[in-house]
Amino acid sequence: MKAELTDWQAKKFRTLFDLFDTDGNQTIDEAELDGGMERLQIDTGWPEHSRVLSHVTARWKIFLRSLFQDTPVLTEQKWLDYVARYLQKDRQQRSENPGHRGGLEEFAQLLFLLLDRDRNSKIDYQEFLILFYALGRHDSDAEEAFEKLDTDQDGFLQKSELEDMTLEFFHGSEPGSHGDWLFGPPPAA
Ligand SMILES: [Ca+2]
Ligand SMILES: [Ca+2]
Repeated sequence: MKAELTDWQAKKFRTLFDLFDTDGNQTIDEAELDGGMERLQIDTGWPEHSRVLSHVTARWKIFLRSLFQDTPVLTEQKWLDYVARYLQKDRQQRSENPGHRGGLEEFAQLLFLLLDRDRNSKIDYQEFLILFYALGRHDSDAEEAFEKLDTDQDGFLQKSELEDMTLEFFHGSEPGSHGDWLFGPPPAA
Protein backbone atom coordinates (compact mmCIF):
# COMPACT_ATOMS: atom_id res chain seq x y z
CA MET A 1 0.00 0.00 0.00
CA LYS A 2 1.24 3.47 -0.85
CA ALA A 3 1.96 5.65 2.16
CA GLU A 4 -0.52 8.48 2.13
CA LEU A 5 -1.29 11.52 4.22
CA THR A 6 -4.73 13.03 4.64
CA ASP A 7 -5.22 16.60 3.38
CA TRP A 8 -5.08 17.81 6.96
CA GLN A 9 -1.83 16.00 7.72
CA ALA A 10 -0.27 17.42 4.55
CA LYS A 11 -1.31 20.92 5.66
CA LYS A 12 0.17 20.48 9.12
CA PHE A 13 3.43 19.06 7.85
CA ARG A 14 3.74 21.83 5.24
CA THR A 15 3.51 24.36 8.09
CA LEU A 16 6.31 22.50 9.84
CA PHE A 17 8.34 22.54 6.64
CA ASP A 18 7.91 26.32 6.37
CA LEU A 19 9.06 26.78 9.98
CA PHE A 20 12.23 24.84 9.22
CA ASP A 21 12.80 26.54 5.85
CA THR A 22 14.27 29.60 7.54
CA ASP A 23 15.64 31.21 4.36
CA GLY A 24 12.34 30.63 2.55
CA ASN A 25 13.83 29.07 -0.59
CA GLN A 26 11.31 26.16 -0.59
CA THR A 27 13.87 23.55 0.36
CA ILE A 28 15.34 22.41 3.66
CA ASP A 29 18.97 21.49 4.01
CA GLU A 30 20.86 19.94 6.87
CA ALA A 31 22.28 23.27 7.99
CA GLU A 32 18.80 24.69 8.52
CA LEU A 33 17.73 21.77 10.67
CA ASP A 34 21.01 21.86 12.57
CA GLY A 35 20.55 25.59 13.06
CA GLY A 36 17.06 25.06 14.46
CA MET A 37 18.32 22.52 16.95
CA GLU A 38 21.22 24.79 17.89
CA ARG A 39 18.85 27.71 18.59
CA LEU A 40 16.73 25.47 20.76
CA GLN A 41 19.78 24.23 22.65
CA ILE A 42 21.18 27.72 23.20
CA ASP A 43 17.81 29.03 24.34
CA THR A 44 17.39 26.22 26.86
CA GLY A 45 20.78 27.14 28.31
CA TRP A 46 21.97 23.62 29.05
CA PRO A 47 25.77 23.56 29.46
CA GLU A 48 27.47 22.52 26.22
CA HIS A 49 28.85 19.26 27.59
CA SER A 50 25.82 18.28 29.63
CA ARG A 51 24.45 14.77 29.24
CA VAL A 52 21.12 16.14 28.08
CA LEU A 53 22.66 18.02 25.17
CA SER A 54 25.03 15.19 24.18
CA HIS A 55 22.13 12.77 24.14
CA VAL A 56 19.77 15.02 22.16
CA THR A 57 22.51 16.00 19.69
CA ALA A 58 23.47 12.38 19.01
CA ARG A 59 19.85 11.41 18.39
CA TRP A 60 19.24 14.45 16.17
CA LYS A 61 22.24 13.52 13.99
CA ILE A 62 20.83 10.01 13.47
CA PHE A 63 17.50 11.53 12.45
CA LEU A 64 19.20 13.93 10.01
CA ARG A 65 21.18 11.06 8.45
CA SER A 66 18.00 9.17 7.72
CA LEU A 67 16.22 12.27 6.46
CA PHE A 68 18.99 13.22 4.03
CA GLN A 69 20.19 9.77 3.04
CA ASP A 70 19.03 10.04 -0.59
CA THR A 71 19.19 13.76 -1.09
CA PRO A 72 21.23 16.80 0.01
CA VAL A 73 18.15 19.06 0.11
CA LEU A 74 14.53 18.29 0.89
CA THR A 75 11.79 19.70 -1.25
CA GLU A 76 8.36 19.98 0.30
CA GLN A 77 7.23 16.87 -1.61
CA LYS A 78 10.21 14.83 -0.44
CA TRP A 79 9.51 15.92 3.14
CA LEU A 80 5.85 14.90 2.88
CA ASP A 81 6.83 11.55 1.34
CA TYR A 82 9.33 10.93 4.12
CA VAL A 83 6.78 11.65 6.85
CA ALA A 84 4.10 9.58 5.09
CA ARG A 85 6.41 6.55 4.88
CA TYR A 86 7.51 7.03 8.47
CA LEU A 87 3.96 7.24 9.80
CA GLN A 88 2.81 4.26 7.77
CA LYS A 89 5.54 2.14 9.32
CA ASP A 90 4.74 3.52 12.76
CA ARG A 91 1.04 2.69 12.35
CA GLN A 92 1.88 -0.81 11.23
CA GLN A 93 4.12 -1.39 14.25
CA ARG A 94 1.39 -0.12 16.55
CA SER A 95 -1.23 -2.39 15.02
CA GLU A 96 1.06 -5.39 15.40
CA ASN A 97 1.98 -4.49 18.96
CA PRO A 98 -0.37 -2.24 20.96
CA GLY A 99 2.40 -1.54 23.49
CA HIS A 100 4.72 -0.30 20.78
CA ARG A 101 6.81 2.74 21.61
CA GLY A 102 8.69 4.26 18.71
CA GLY A 103 10.38 7.35 17.35
CA LEU A 104 7.45 9.66 18.08
CA GLU A 105 7.53 8.80 21.77
CA GLU A 106 11.29 9.21 21.75
CA PHE A 107 10.95 12.61 20.11
CA ALA A 108 8.49 13.70 22.81
CA GLN A 109 10.77 12.38 25.57
CA LEU A 110 13.79 14.24 24.23
CA LEU A 111 11.85 17.44 23.72
CA PHE A 112 10.57 17.13 27.28
CA LEU A 113 14.07 16.55 28.65
CA LEU A 114 15.39 19.57 26.76
CA LEU A 115 12.60 21.94 27.82
CA ASP A 116 12.34 20.91 31.48
CA ARG A 117 15.09 23.28 32.56
CA ASP A 118 14.36 23.18 36.29
CA ARG A 119 14.02 19.38 36.16
CA ASN A 120 10.78 19.24 38.09
CA SER A 121 9.33 16.76 35.58
CA LYS A 122 6.80 19.17 34.13
CA ILE A 123 6.94 21.91 31.54
CA ASP A 124 5.72 25.27 32.73
CA TYR A 125 4.68 28.11 30.45
CA GLN A 126 8.10 29.80 30.50
CA GLU A 127 9.78 26.54 29.53
CA PHE A 128 7.27 26.04 26.74
CA LEU A 129 8.07 29.52 25.39
CA ILE A 130 11.64 28.35 24.71
CA LEU A 131 10.31 25.97 22.07
CA PHE A 132 7.98 28.58 20.68
CA TYR A 133 10.76 31.13 20.19
CA ALA A 134 13.18 28.59 18.72
CA LEU A 135 10.55 27.80 16.08
CA GLY A 136 10.34 31.49 15.23
CA ARG A 137 6.75 31.66 16.47
CA HIS A 138 5.26 34.83 17.89
CA ASP A 139 4.46 34.80 21.59
CA SER A 140 1.00 36.27 21.02
CA ASP A 141 0.00 32.72 20.02
CA ALA A 142 1.83 30.93 22.80
CA GLU A 143 -0.77 31.18 25.53
CA GLU A 144 -3.51 29.63 23.43
CA ALA A 145 -1.20 26.86 22.24
CA PHE A 146 -0.14 26.06 25.80
CA GLU A 147 -3.74 25.91 26.95
CA LYS A 148 -4.67 23.50 24.17
CA LEU A 149 -1.76 21.18 24.90
CA ASP A 150 -2.32 21.23 28.68
CA THR A 151 -5.26 18.88 28.36
CA ASP A 152 -5.89 18.43 32.10
CA GLN A 153 -5.61 22.22 32.59
CA ASP A 154 -3.28 22.03 35.59
CA GLY A 155 -0.97 24.70 34.19
CA PHE A 156 1.81 22.29 33.24
CA LEU A 157 2.64 19.93 30.42
CA GLN A 158 3.34 16.52 31.85
CA LYS A 159 5.50 14.06 29.95
CA SER A 160 2.44 11.96 29.13
CA GLU A 161 0.65 15.02 27.76
CA LEU A 162 3.56 15.91 25.52
CA GLU A 163 3.66 12.32 24.27
CA ASP A 164 -0.09 12.21 23.61
CA MET A 165 0.02 15.58 21.82
CA THR A 166 2.95 14.44 19.68
CA LEU A 167 1.05 11.32 18.60
CA GLU A 168 -2.02 13.44 17.91
CA PHE A 169 -0.06 15.97 15.87
CA PHE A 170 1.51 13.36 13.62
CA HIS A 171 -1.27 10.79 13.38
CA GLY A 172 -4.29 13.10 13.70
CA SER A 173 -5.91 12.83 10.29
CA GLU A 174 -8.66 15.44 10.65
CA PRO A 175 -8.61 18.96 12.11
CA GLY A 176 -9.83 19.70 15.62
CA SER A 177 -7.53 17.85 18.00
CA HIS A 178 -5.45 19.56 20.67
CA GLY A 179 -2.29 18.02 19.25
CA ASP A 180 -2.67 20.25 16.19
CA TRP A 181 -1.18 22.99 18.38
CA LEU A 182 2.09 21.22 19.21
CA PHE A 183 4.24 23.54 17.09
CA GLY A 184 1.98 26.59 17.38
CA PRO A 185 -1.31 27.58 15.79
CA PRO A 186 -2.46 25.05 13.22
CA PRO A 187 -3.04 26.08 9.60
CA ALA A 188 -6.56 27.03 8.53
CA ALA A 189 -8.62 23.84 8.09
CA1 LIG B 1 9.92 22.26 34.48
CA1 LIG C 1 -1.10 19.33 32.30
